[in-house]
Amino acid sequence: MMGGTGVLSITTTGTVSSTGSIGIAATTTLKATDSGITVNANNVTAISYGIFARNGGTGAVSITTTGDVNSRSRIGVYARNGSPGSDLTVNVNNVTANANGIVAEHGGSGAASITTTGNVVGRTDPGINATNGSGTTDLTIAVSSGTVSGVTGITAANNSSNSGATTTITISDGASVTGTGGTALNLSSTTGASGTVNNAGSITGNVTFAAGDDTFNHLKASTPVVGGVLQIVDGSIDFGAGNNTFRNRSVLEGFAGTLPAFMTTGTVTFANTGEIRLMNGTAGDVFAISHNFVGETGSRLTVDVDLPNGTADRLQITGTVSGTTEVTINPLQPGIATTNQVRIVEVIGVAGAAATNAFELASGSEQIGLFAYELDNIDTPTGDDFVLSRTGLSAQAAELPAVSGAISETFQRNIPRYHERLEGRASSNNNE
Ligand SMILES: [Ca+2]
Ligand SMILES: [Ca+2]
Repeated sequence: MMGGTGVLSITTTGTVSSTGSIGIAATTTLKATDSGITVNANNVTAISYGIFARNGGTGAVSITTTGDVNSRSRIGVYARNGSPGSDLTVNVNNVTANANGIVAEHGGSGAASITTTGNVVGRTDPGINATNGSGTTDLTIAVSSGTVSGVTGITAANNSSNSGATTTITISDGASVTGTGGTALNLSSTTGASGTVNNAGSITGNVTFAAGDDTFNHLKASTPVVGGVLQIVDGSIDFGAGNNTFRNRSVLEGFAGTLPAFMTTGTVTFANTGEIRLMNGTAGDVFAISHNFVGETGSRLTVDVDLPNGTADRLQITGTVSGTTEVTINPLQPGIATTNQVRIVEVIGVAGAAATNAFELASGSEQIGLFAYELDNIDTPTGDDFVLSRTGLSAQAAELPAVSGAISETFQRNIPRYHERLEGRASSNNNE
């Protein structure tokens, strides 16, 4: 502890091993210092607190540890910034504690940032427990590598009264968060701050958002299907109230997957700026989304199509559709001439409400081999179908007179026929 004015700065490079309650203690009052607390440490072991930092004055709190921090009974790293303070920053490597790995209580006027690169373990409490008070701004937690685990993996409460204050939790590729008690991430706010989770790693346990407008960005390279249900996280996502967004920014493999199961509360828009991949060499996969769908820049759908057999993978959306999604087709019997048509996308909502360009063939799928393809938007009694057909020969085939002569008569426009089939379907449903 230290009097006077300036930064209270503690630097240790070896191992601090305390048989007492606290390994490294740094506390200030408003009178004692005006410039905050900086701690740089390597290994620290203690009974109650590995590092205990409490700033009562102005300035920032900054704690960096590069080695192993251990607390036998309580908290590995405790950081508190009072209301005169500005920012709070914690960067740690490995932290093991009986209760919380990290507790950050930020009452200052700026942002809080916590970054972990090693394994942070809380045994009986959350691995990270971070709270922003009313005068603060953003709360950012980055699990850059390694693991954060606890009864709840991460508890992040942003109670900022500043409009626009956000909570962001980012889990990088290869990193993970585990909640041994069932909840991996708990984002809360008494003031409506919005929350964002960016997940390129793995999440074991549920994710719970608050009442603000929240976003879950799916950044994983692929997602397995277990028991016919997509595993976005190994648990469920509860978006709470507000206008919420699930955004696929990577690849969602949706073989026989259904997406609604994990979004049970609140208004959730499914935004796609990555790939919904049904293409796996087998036609007939159905991917069902029971939310409004937005095709954002880069939105792609890839499907297997077996036109001669009249089968295809299908994206089914119960809700509104906006934006544009490029559809790439994988023809399974590309050499057989057929006038069959197959439904690729089924939108269930308001008859004919989807825009014609909501789903468009990717440029590489307009002509494949000998044939040219077309994706038509057909109004249905309950929405829209996007239907694939062959329109004739490709430019490549047209250059081959023998092929052209043999096949060209096969193709006609078949939209009227599709309407007839649709009406037949409706009337047979009515007869049931
Ligand atoms: Ca929400
Ligand atoms: Ca498929």
